[in-house]
Amino acid sequence: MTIHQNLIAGEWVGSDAINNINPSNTNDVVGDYAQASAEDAMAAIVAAKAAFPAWSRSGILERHAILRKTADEILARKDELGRLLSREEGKTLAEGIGETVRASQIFDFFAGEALRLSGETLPSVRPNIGVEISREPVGVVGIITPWNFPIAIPAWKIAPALAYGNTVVFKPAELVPGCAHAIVDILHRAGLPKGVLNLVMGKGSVVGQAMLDSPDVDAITFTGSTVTGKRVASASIEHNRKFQLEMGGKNPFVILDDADLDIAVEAAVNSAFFSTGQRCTASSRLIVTEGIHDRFVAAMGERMKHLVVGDALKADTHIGPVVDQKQLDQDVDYIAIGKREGARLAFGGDLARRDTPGFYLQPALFTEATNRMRISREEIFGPVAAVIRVRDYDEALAIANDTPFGLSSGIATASLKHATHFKRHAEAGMVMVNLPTAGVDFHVPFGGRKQSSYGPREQGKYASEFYTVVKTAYTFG
Ligand code: UN1
Repeated sequence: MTIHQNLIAGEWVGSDAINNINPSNTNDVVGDYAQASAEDAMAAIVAAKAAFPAWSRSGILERHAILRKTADEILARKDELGRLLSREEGKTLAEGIGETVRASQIFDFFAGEALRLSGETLPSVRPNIGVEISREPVGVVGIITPWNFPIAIPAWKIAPALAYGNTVVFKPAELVPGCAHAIVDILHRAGLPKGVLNLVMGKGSVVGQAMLDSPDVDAITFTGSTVTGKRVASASIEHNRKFQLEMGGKNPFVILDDADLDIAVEAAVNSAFFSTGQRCTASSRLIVTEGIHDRFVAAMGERMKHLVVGDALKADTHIGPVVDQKQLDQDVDYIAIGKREGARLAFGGDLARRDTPGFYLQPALFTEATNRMRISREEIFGPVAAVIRVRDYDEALAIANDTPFGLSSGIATASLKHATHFKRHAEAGMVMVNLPTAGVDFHVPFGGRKQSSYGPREQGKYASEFYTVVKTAYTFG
């Protein structure tokens, strides 16, 4: 099999490779992908640093054209890339293709942003002096991405980094090198000068660590686990480096007595189980007021009967496999923990067998859970959710906010009063009314509060806050 190599200083390099395995069928090898060493990572950083002066001063039309071309190619190849995504990550083909389209839209958006760079001019408080405020690129940006959005998250970090004139060292998650390699290949062929974008696939402990340790990485943007995020933070403080973290969630979805039951059930099923629950925006706490509780639980059970768990590439599959054995073990452990803690496993939660060996788990719904249980406090990152019964809206809001995390917070209600109050008082970066907690637009800010996030928002025009630094210039005369 040919080896998909790393891109360092404009050259495809690397011979030491690992298999990329399909979680729907562990006999299926998606491809062989090179593993970068610490030296490779260092070479990539040197290349990115060398490429920075010219790229940071490159014309905005050149950046626009490269990002546009990338958006067009991704869109033209959406079926093929979406299939690759689903094959290596395990989300359904519809989700894989949808995410690929989203990646194209993100490149398209930031192609436009490159043309919309702007600043401010204003008078000084002193006579005959003018002040200009401009945004400049930060330098070498290290990009570390998770496995659960193999193309969208790389896109929403790489596109703004390049649009605003930074150079990049990109380390994708080990489980999903395929999409990462594909978009770097597209950007490279779209005409990026050598060294502007470097791909270093490999282990976090080797490649990621080399990036954290380098004084020449000026900024790091990271999406992944809270534990690794803290490591990125402390290593970055050491170097006085700019950093941005997107980490866990334990997102609440509140269902009030006056909710439209169909909307509530659809949004809850989507939030909790789509993409196999492997989204930091997923909801695993369904907080339900007592007047609708029993009807909601019954309707969820009915809806869950029709959820088909299976091979991600099969057309009738609703829920693909869990990403790997380690994640599956974690999900199964949490199901056992929930039972031990006294929650009632009302539906699902069994391992499922299919024609091919894969990590199949029937979505699990607990009832009679409390917000103190570990299944309500810790991020499981799988298709496991718990219903917490509450008296009224006030208790629902208090429980929704009683969590160390603060990414996304949802409510199903027909009441304008409660929806308005919830939007104001939910302690989260994103609030969803009569919508799933997951599934966000690409042109507006994304990010959370409390332990979920650190630093400026991602996506939309707010991305410039991370990928640029502000300069204030004074001129006399
Ligand atoms: C979405 O819900 O559409 O890792 C995006 C995650 C998030 C992305 C969620 N960073 O799940």
